[in-house]
Amino acid sequence: MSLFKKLFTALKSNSISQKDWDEIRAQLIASDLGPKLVDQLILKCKSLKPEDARESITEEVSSWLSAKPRNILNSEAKTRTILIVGVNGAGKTTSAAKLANYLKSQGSSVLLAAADTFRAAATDQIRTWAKSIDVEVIFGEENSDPASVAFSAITKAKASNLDYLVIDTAGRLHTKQNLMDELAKIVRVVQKQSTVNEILLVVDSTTGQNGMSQAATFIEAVNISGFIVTKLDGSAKGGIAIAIEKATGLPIKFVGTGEGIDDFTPFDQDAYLAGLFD
Ligand SMILES: Nc1nc2c(ncn2[C@@H]2O[C@H](COP(=O)(O)OP(=O)(O)O)[C@@H](O)[C@H]2O)c(=O)[nH]1
Ligand SMILES: [Mg+2]
Repeated sequence: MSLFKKLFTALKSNSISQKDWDEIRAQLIASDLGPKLVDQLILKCKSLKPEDARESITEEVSSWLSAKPRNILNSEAKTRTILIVGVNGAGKTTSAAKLANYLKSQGSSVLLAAADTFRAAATDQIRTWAKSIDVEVIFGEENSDPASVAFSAITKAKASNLDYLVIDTAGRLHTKQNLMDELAKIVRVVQKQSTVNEILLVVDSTTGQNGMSQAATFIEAVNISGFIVTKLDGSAKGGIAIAIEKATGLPIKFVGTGEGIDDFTPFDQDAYLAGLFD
């Protein structure tokens, strides 16, 4: 990511010109850190001794990140249910498949649910993924009630004593209220039988500050527990990760770094912080 490379290199030299500061500011703004955090950071940097820079910046940025756990939350229920939500095109279906694959690779048993019944193509997409990773998927007819797919899926997951149920959802319905009501209904249906351990909001890192306002909408409607940030491959937009955690206090749990099934990892806070400078 090297977000702070320019800043860090400049701080090591003894004099930083106004032009240097302008360039540093432009780079940080371009990373989608957000103007407020950029100015806060630059103000702090101006008072730093070069030898303290890395540690101080790391400390400051750490304090902006969420202190909440980044692992998947546990509960009494044997089957841990994870709901994947977000706007159209953010990467929900891809991330649901990647997450299922990741959990399976950790030795867990997983069931997928295709609760985006709004478009037939969405069901086809997740079925194709499921087949390639050899994970079973519960799906319904086009335009059937997504909550009924969720109902069948949690029933099946419980009966088979599975470790995880990952539910993919629609990103667009006739209205936003419609979508939010539908998500709430899926949550209720699962909760009648079990627990919803996580509601992960998928945020496309390339949508920048727009991703932030999407986050606010979803957080208002359902109990978001964390984020999956997608499309961090080849992007200079890594600042969005910091901005989104600072704004919401919620943790990024996973990141997507490509279109392939393995382009997906748990968010590693220490590696992320170290990567900002290198
Ligand atoms: N480069 C890249 N593309 C991604 C990533 N995650 C998803 N995509 C692509 O984004 C597009 C939309 O993904 P999809 O999962 O269908 O989004 P959904 O509408 O939220 O379900 C697809 O072309 C995916 O291949 C990622 O981490 N990196
Ligand atoms: Mg989808």
